[in-house]
Parts: sequence; C-alpha cells; structure tokens
Amino acid sequence: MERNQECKLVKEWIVEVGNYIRTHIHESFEVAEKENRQDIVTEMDKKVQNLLLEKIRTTFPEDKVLAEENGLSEIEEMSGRLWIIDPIDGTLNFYFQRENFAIMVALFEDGIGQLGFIYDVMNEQIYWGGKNIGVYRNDERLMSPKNTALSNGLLGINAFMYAENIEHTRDIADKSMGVRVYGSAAIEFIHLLHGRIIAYLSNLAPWDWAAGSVLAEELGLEFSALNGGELSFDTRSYYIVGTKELMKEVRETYMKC
Ligand code: 2AM
Ligand code: CA
Ligand code: CA
Ligand code: CA
Repeated sequence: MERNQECKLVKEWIVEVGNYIRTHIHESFEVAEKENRQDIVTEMDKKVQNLLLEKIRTTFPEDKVLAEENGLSEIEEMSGRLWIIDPIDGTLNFYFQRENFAIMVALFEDGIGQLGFIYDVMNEQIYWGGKNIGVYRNDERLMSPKNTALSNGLLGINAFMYAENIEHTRDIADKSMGVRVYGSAAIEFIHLLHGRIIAYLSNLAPWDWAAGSVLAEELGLEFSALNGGELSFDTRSYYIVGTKELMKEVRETYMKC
C-alpha cells in the first residue's frame, strides 16, 4: 500500500475510535491498578487498543505491534514494520477530567520512525504526518516552530524528575522561562509542535514517545535520551525533545555522551 493511502486509512481508524470514546465519555469505567496506585488502566484503554489492533492485524497481517496494554508491551527486535500504540495517553486525565488525553499511533520501519498520529479526542484535532510528508493538524500544514534557545521559552517536564533533579532536569528547567506539567505526553507533544513549549523532558516508554518524536523530527526538532544515549524500545527512558538550539545547549552542558 502506498504511504499516502496508508496514512489516510490509519487516520480514519483513529478518528473512528476517538468518536467511539467521545460517545461513551460520560459513562463510568472499570479501572484496575497496574504497578502502583497512580498507574491505572481503564476498560476503555483496553477497548481502544483492541479496536485499533483488530484493524491493523486485518489490513497488515505481516506487521508487528508494540502496545501499552494487554501483554503487547514487549518486542523482540526492531526489523521490519512495527506499529506502536498508546490507546489512551493521559489515562489519569481521561479518568478524572474526561479531557486532556489522546490516542497515539506510530509506524516504524527497521527502527526508523515513518508515520506519527496524535488524536486529541475531546477537541477533535488529529496531528499526523511523517518522514518527508510534513506535519498536519486536521488538514492544515504546520510550520516548524521557531528555533528558540533554552533561556527564551517554556519547558514541559515530568514533575518527579524536576523535584529529584534527575539527569539535570531541574538545572535545565531553571535556565528556562518556566515549566508546565500537562499530565499527558501526547498533549505535551501537541504544545511542542505549535511552539507553545520548546522542549519536553520525561520518563517515557516507547509508546509515549514514538508518534510525537516522528512528528517533532519532521518539524526540525530533535530528540534523544536525556543522558545522550540511545532510546530503548524495551524499557522506559529519560527522554528529551526540543528545538535544535536548546538541544545543542543541553548536549554541550549536561549530556555525558
Ligand atoms: P499513560 O497515561 O499512557 O500511562 C503522565 O505522567 C504521562 O506520562 C502520560 O503520558 C502517561 O502515559 C505517561 N506515563 C508513562 N509511564 C507512566 C507511569 N508509570 N505512571 C504514570 N504515567 C506514566
Ligand atoms: Ca498507562
Ligand atoms: Ca502514555
Ligand atoms: Ca496509555
């Protein structure tokens, strides 16, 4: 299937599943704890993942899938086509606020990001695009955000990393104009694509950073592990994405490699 056609199809699937969430948004959902009491999964997370999975498996039976829920969170190797799914990013926001959450899907080929999709379900805005095809919000093409230096913009951060100064998070944040915490990696990426924040630092699993990284890179932003090393598809990593100017300063001042 051609890239364009593939992109259009996946966009339609995500919007359809997002519409399903919106029609059920005022219902109560069963919820279960995962690793700790703040780490929860609702029946809607699982339902959304299954709906997307079914469509991917039917249309692309050869492709691999890595996804947060239902035992699909490990991958043996990165060769070939791999879909990475976060069915609901910002589950705590979904559960307590019924907004500020998103569906994220990415396509990687041989470990390289090709397509990214972030659907802000309650605002009905889909951010999509990929390598050499640009980045769009619904039908509108986004321009690259300004290449702002660390000292001139706001940062999205993980509050725990700030509090504990993990990998110099607080040192970096204190050089900026201020920090923001939105509670969803997807929502942070959306602000970043629009230039409303100029970097995002967090402790993320691959499904948290995959789609956003593809879109950010296409708009001229850079991403890496916060210690300068490789990002892992096997585990969570301290992650940073930001403008080139900011990343240069962070690399030169704080990264070990
Ligand atoms: P999630 O809602 O899909 O779990 C909130 O802090 C942001 O970090 C969300 O994007 C959340 O994704 C992500 N996150 C990743 N790992 C997390 C964890 N162990 N606990 C809470 N949030 C986590
Ligand atoms: Ca989760
Ligand atoms: Ca997530
Ligand atoms: Ca999730």
